[in-house]
Amino acid sequence: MPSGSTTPDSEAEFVVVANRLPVDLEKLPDGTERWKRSPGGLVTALEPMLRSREGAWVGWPGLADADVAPLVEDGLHLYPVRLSAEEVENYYEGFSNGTLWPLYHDVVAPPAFHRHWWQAYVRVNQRFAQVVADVAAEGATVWVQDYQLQLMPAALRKLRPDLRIGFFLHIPFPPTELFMQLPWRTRIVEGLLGADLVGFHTPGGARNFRWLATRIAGATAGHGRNEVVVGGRTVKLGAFPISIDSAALDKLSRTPEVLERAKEIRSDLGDPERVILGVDRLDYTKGIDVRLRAFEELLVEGRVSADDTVMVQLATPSRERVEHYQKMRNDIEQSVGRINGEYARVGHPAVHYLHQSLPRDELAAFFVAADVMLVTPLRDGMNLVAKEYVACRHDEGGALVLSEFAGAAYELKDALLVNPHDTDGVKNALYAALKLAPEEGRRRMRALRRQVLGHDVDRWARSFLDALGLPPAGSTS
Ligand code: GDG
Repeated sequence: MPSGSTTPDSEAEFVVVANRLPVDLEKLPDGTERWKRSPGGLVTALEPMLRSREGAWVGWPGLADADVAPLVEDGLHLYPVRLSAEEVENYYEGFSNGTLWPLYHDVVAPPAFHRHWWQAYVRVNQRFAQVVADVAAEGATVWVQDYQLQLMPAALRKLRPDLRIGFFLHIPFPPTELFMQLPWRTRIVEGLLGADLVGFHTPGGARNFRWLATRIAGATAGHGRNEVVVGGRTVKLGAFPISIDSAALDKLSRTPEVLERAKEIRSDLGDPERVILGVDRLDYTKGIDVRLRAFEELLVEGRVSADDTVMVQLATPSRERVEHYQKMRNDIEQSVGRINGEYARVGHPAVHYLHQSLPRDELAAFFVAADVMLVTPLRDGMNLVAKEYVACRHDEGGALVLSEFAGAAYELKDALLVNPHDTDGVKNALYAALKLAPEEGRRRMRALRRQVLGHDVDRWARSFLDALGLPPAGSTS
């Protein structure tokens, strides 16, 4: 077992369950193992709550076949769930990322339906439920996260009817016609209905789910639009748009180090007049190809010149063993090569492309350095990058071009909203953003910042848990 950890000794009153633990187990070349913090937004959001309640986190440590005992790491009580290599392939890469991910993102890539993937998904969800059932105290609150664990609420309720169970979906819940393609559609809906509260980013997701619950899973309408009744139990449904730790990012972006680094980045880029930025996990839903095409066409048409305008695309490596991802990476890298082949000069690329994961403060410096942020997913549950860009623009500078198909578009109305399927529309919005009058830009950014700074991730978690009926820590009820 990796060093620096002790075993948690008590049952937990509050349990978070996610596919991954907030730390990754890493195997070093010398064969030893160590824990590495994964700096996800979810950890930031839930950490204070977990600490104040001595809560537990149940999840996979990120390595196949790793037998890891429960541990306390940096004050968090962690309960690892073991996955075999076969399960990583079938439950995680297969059913989660080869079936559900594309299906829930409007089938922008064709989902594959394989019975052995589904069987692994059922088995793993059951195992997660068993681990939670063993860990949770009598009457505890359990918060299940995301599409990898949709069968868990019902599985857990069967084992532990005393628990209060919430579920939150981080990706879009698809239109009902698309969901109906899934051979195991009823089982998924029944799985989710095991929760007391099912949360989505947008009201549309909740509506789609409600329709399915009543049509294919035997639920009946509840008192309000935001609930259904099944097996005599009321299941609440609702929209809870996730956010970021806005204040922390605002503060980080004001530090002398980040401001200095932002200047350095611009100078390294050749001090162009305009810097366009994209930041994404390298995923086919994110529409990286859409923005490359828009930029390329502006160059071809001569409306923009690579002499004074450059694009930077930061693409974090992701799901590299899943087939669609390999093809998409090739396509994107080919486009970058083609654009630079035509429009770069020696030492001055038109598109700077980094297939790397960068430290948080470096990312903040890129946000500060960018005049235009391009967020063009074909479909996205929320998209935190859009909010992070806004949080970093304390100078009220910069312009955000945002896809209407990102959950974030419901809140960030003062962005330049685009339909990512409309290349001319994206192109014109990008051009407008490059030419935006400073006063108009400041007006938009001020409004965006009011939204993002006023609705942070803490508020998100609080509102979900309030709806679930979890009293604040320290209260006696
Ligand atoms: C899912 C849903 C929903 C990216 N590159 C680097 C880096 N990042 C960080 C970003 C941001 C996060 O990763 C990505 O979050 P997104 O929301 O943009 O997208 P998904 O990963 O697809 O997340 C999404 C989200 O869940 C939450 O519910 O919004 O719709 O798909 O925080 O900053 N971070 C660092 N280096 C990088 O290179 N440090």
